[in-house]
Amino acid sequence: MLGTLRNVGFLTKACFALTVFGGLHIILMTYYYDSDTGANKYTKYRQISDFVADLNMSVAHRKKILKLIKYYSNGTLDINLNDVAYTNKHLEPCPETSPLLMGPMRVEFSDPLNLSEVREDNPEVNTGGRYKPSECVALQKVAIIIPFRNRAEHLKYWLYYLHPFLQRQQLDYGIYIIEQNGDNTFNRAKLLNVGYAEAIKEYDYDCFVFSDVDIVPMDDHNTYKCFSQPRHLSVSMDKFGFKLPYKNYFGGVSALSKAQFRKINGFPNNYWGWGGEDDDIYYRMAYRGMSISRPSGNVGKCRMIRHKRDVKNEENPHRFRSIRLVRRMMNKDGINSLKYNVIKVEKDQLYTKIIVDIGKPGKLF
Ligand code: BGN
Repeated sequence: MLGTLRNVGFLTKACFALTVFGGLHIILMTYYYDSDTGANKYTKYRQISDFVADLNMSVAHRKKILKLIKYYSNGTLDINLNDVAYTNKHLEPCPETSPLLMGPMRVEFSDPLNLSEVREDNPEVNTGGRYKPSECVALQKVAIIIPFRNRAEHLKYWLYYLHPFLQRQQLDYGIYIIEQNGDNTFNRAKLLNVGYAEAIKEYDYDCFVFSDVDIVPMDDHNTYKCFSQPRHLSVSMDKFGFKLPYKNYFGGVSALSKAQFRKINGFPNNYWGWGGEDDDIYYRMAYRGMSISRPSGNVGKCRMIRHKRDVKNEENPHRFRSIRLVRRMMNKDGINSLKYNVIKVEKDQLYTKIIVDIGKPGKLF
């Protein structure tokens, strides 16, 4: 038939094309509108979502309204509470400095905490520890990555203090707890690489905050976001008498944009046990011409939860040698050589926990 069409004039071809497309259109329309699945249902869903999005209310309230609509529609409207509650076409970008900041906060780790209360205290945080402000469009999409093993108590305090803190900073954020499976020696930097790799699969994050589970900031002017240079956030820790232990210290809590992280090929995968990996990261940045940006010592105050050295996180005896080889190793070892197996993903309201097998110390040099 196509062969025949080649020999006929333009008008005939146009008529043929019109008939084919017209037919298809009729078939699709009949299917969607008659069955009330597809387009018709989608239109209703959009109308409702746009209406609710325009309401000048908090996300929690909008969600409640949608829940009711969903309930009374007897399931005929397939409303996704999260999508719809967030849809708001008329939002302005958030201001450079959030008006919600409160300044210095009291941080202590004495009263035991209950996670269900933390969940109730943060009703606007969604499954996976995800939040975005309902009043404006966040300036950055931030994945917070926490390397983890056997620190459930510390995690509770971290979540208790950090969720309200991050919401006051008007960030679009998600919390990723990366738990090392098994009991091989701990590897902080490799877990951080895994966090980066997993977070970007889930959302278009443009900034990554890497935080130890036992460090809580004391002033919300210390914004957990990225800057034009890699950011060191835990600049005055109580453990070091509220000062930097040394000028190039980059441990504790730090933030790198996607571009900064990629420029240094991510973090090293071969530091098993305590120490040195943060200095390796510092040298990677320095060798790529970057410098550290920091908040003032006052704004950068933070507390560390006191604890004994973990088992299977003994000092890494190879770290002195590894540090000397950074320039040579950084191109070979990093996000480009990262290998791991995800064992389990757990979605809590307050966090996404990813349990991973990252192997064990192998050939080092
Ligand atoms: C340093 C460690 C860091 C650690 C800080 C603070 C090393 C490397 C030696 C070549 N660096 O001494 O990893 O964060 O102390 O405790 O051990």
